[in-house]
Amino acid sequence: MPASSRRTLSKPLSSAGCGLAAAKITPDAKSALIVVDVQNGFVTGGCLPVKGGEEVVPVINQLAAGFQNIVVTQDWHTPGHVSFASSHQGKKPFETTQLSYGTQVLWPDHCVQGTEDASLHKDLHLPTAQLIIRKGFHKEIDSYSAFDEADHKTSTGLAGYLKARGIETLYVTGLATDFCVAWTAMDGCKAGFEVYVIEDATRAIDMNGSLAAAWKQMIAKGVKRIQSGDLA
Ligand code: VGL
Ligand code: ZN
Repeated sequence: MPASSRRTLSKPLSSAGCGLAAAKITPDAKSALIVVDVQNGFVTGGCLPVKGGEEVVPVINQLAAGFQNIVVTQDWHTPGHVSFASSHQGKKPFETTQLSYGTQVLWPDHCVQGTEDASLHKDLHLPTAQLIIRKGFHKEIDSYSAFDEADHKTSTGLAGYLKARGIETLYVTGLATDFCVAWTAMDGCKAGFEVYVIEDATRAIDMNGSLAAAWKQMIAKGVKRIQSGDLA
């Protein structure tokens, strides 16, 4: 049999009519959309603005229609939180300090519990979201990850919740790609979930090459990098 006719025995052409089109990913009942920290504090006008942060809102709103399970997170700090530069004498925002659990980047005061800065972006429209998980509420421990706080000991309870609900696959979106999104995605892998980060549904802080470093670490830990257009 000539090679040209044998080819028809393998994969059928996609219904899009183009043989090169990749198959779309369809989230199912065991999938959850994780929407990380889409709060006023991380968009234009916030206390710790991420460039273009608000641009993720329409992308996430549209993605949400395809998910049966949605979890939202909020950075939720005490006044005088250990991650604030203002809590450390002589320190300025974006400098680092050594804490008992390791190196901590020091931030402007942001997302203080109950403030407008900590509220979710007003245009985020996720009426079917089932859980809001707040993190970073222990005064002496930061938490970029929605799973484990920065001491790598204290759990937020999110893995237990997702497992109890039979969730196996996570699609992570939100702010910021190189901090809370990356740590959430990597800890999700560590906790045994299959994890995708939807790149165009995130924006980064990107200080001192942190975005490139975060992608390198995420890929090394098994996180899959996709675009919103890859989902059905
Ligand atoms: C975040 C820095 C400090 C984030 C939170 O949501 O990525 N970054 N707190
Ligand atoms: Zn924070």
